Amino acid sequence: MACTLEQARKWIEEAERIVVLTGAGISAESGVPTFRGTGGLWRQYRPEELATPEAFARDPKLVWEWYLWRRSIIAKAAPNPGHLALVRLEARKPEFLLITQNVDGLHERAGSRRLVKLHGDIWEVRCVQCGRQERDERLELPELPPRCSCGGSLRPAVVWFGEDLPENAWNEAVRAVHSAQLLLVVGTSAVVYPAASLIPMARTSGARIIEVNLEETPYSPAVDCALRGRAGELLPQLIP
Ligand code: BV8
Ligand code: ZN
Repeated sequence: MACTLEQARKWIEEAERIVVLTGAGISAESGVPTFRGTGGLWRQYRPEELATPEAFARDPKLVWEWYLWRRSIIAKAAPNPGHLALVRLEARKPEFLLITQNVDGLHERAGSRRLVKLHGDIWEVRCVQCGRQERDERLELPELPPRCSCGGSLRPAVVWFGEDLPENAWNEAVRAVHSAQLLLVVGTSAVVYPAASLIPMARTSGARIIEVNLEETPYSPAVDCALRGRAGELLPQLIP
């Protein structure tokens, strides 16, 4: 349902318990390609073909080349006014949680702290052998795949298709959505599950839902307020 910016701003002001769900669209104005938009392709591959355990088992070098390409873009990117508006919102609300599907780390760099990362972090790696996980901010690697001290291969510590989400992150997100008065959905095509199921979950819990997106999504007809536009422009108006 369409509504005015003024109406949405009022609902945000009034709500005390707010949950935000973001997707790749909030980082688009920072220059980070989205998954399903035009810039989302890399060479001739689609994300669904590379972001899988099978792709990594088959060709770890190719998968790492894709992640290194993305790291090189993200390293040059800066948080945009959309990220910063969410930091302001966090400071104003007694109960607030930012749930992101993004792995780019731009929410943390903007200053968000009450944050849950459903799909992991491109700046972390995990050993497929011993399971050790650590921060790794390198833009170049000595060999692909990089090696753990135990000799095992290191993979990006992100959630691939067919893999379970980190349990504590998912549980914290579900808990917050169940008690939210307002869900703000920003820059996600809402086609990847179970993340997208947080939207109908919020509805069942009686929360109001505001969607900020350039385009229509499968949940646009079900939200209370669908605002069409760029997150970097709309969020600072919604959260002055
Ligand atoms: C799971 C991390 C349980 C990696 C990602 C068959 C077998 C197994 C599973 C499935 C299956 N069929 C379906 C599934 C479930 C599957 C799924 O949902 N598939 C989809 C494609 C149908 N999900 C999973 O596999 C999940 N795990 O289900 O585990 C299980 C286990 C075993 C077996 C069965 C089930 C794991 C999903 C996580 C995958 N990892 N990323 C990486 O980043 O490399 S997903 C990837 O998509 C990113 O995380 C991304 O965040 C996410 C969602 O995409 P969006 O963020 O929405 O980005 P997108 O480009 O799509 O859209 C951008 C939006 O922004 C657009 O709407 C655009 O209009 C808008 N926009 C653009 N610019 C702006 C803007 N809006 C505002 N302002 C702008 N400037
Ligand atoms: Zn190891």
